[in-house]
Amino acid sequence: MKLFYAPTSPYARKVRMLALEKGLDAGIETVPVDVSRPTPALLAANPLGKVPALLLDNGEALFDSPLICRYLDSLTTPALIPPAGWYQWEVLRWEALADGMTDAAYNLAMEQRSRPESERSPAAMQRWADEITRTLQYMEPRMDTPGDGLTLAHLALGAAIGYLDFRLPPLLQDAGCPRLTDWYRQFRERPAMQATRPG
Ligand SMILES: N[C@@H](CCC(=O)N[C@@H](CS)C(=O)NCC(=O)O)C(=O)O
Repeated sequence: MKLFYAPTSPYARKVRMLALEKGLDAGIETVPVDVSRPTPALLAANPLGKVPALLLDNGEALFDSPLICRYLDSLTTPALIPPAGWYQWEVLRWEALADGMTDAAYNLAMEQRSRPESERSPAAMQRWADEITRTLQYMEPRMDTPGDGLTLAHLALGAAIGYLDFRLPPLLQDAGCPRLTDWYRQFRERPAMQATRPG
C-alpha cells in the first residue's frame, strides 16, 4: 500500500497514527506530497487532489481520512473502532467532531498563511475561530466519554488538538479547557504522536 500524505496534514496524521498503533506501518509506503502542487500520482489516486489518499495493492484507492481509517482498522485486531453499539457511535461522533474542528482550523490557518491580508475575509475567519472555540468548550465537559482505552476517537482528537497546537496555539490556550489540555499533554507523549509531529 502507498499513503500519500503531507507532513503537516492533521487528517493524514490521524491515518499515520492509526497505522503505527496497529503495527501496519511497515506495510505502507509513505509518499510526501506538496498539496499546493498535487502530483499526477496523487491526482490519479484522488481526483480531489487531497491527502491522505491510500493506494491499495490491487490498484484501487481510498480517500478521505475516515474511510482510510475504517479500512486500515478492518485489517488487524485489536479494532480501534468498537463493535456495533452505542459506544461505536460515540467514537465515530468524536471523530466527526475532531475532524470538523480540524476543517475550521485548516481553513483559518490557510486564510492566514496563504492569502495577502487585503484578500482575507475577517467574517469567515471569525466564524472559523468561533467554531473552534465552541467545539473545544463542547468537548471539555465530555472528556470522559471516549473512554480510557485507545480508539479512533483518541487518534482523531490527538490529531485535531495537535494541529491547533501547531498552527493556532492562542485559540487552544484561550478556550479555557483544562481537562482537554491535560489530556493532550499526556497523549502527545505517545510514540505514534511523537513520530508524526508536524513540521
Ligand atoms: N475530509 C478530508 C480532508 C482532507 C484535506 O483537506 N487535506 C488537506 C491537507 S490537510 C488537503 O489535501 N488540501 C489540499 C486541497 O484542499 O487542495 C479528510 O478527512 O481526509
